[in-house]
Amino acid sequence: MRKVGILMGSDSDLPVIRKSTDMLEFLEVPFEVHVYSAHRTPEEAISFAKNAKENGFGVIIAAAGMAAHLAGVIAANTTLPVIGIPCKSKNLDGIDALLSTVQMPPGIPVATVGIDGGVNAALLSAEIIAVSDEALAARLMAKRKADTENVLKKDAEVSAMFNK
Ligand code: RP5
Repeated sequence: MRKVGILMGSDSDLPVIRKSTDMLEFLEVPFEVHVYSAHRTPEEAISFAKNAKENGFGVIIAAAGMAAHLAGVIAANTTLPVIGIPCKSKNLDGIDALLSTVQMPPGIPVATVGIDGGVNAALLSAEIIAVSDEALAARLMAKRKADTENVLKKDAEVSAMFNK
């Protein structure tokens, strides 16, 4: 199975990345994690992107906050799908990173998830890998079913509280 590359602009983004790694571990999807910054270590970030396909990656998640250029720089240097996670920071609550990540020019796409959306980034990356992996597709389906059953259970509990 191809790996998911997980990049973050700073180790201060780790709490968001943990959500992704936890979900990928649950889904039994292999991954590799690095701190590469578009601004502080641009050469390492670009080198990772350029070599990612031949190094066995199938998709890359890039998380960054503030002027979040990491996902865009990675996408500019590979044709692997890139998923951007805008991370919340204290001054602008993540709106800065959201706009920096989502507003890519035509030709260099970044699939942007919500602010601090580590879970959805992991699920989306797994769905991309699952296009050519039926066993993983089945694990994703099983998770969807369990999530649905959980919501139906909550509906039954809330209905019992209010709908006499
Ligand atoms: C971004 O700047 C990082 O992704 C992080 O979210 C933010 C702040 O970085 P630190 O100052 O915490 O290293 O590049």
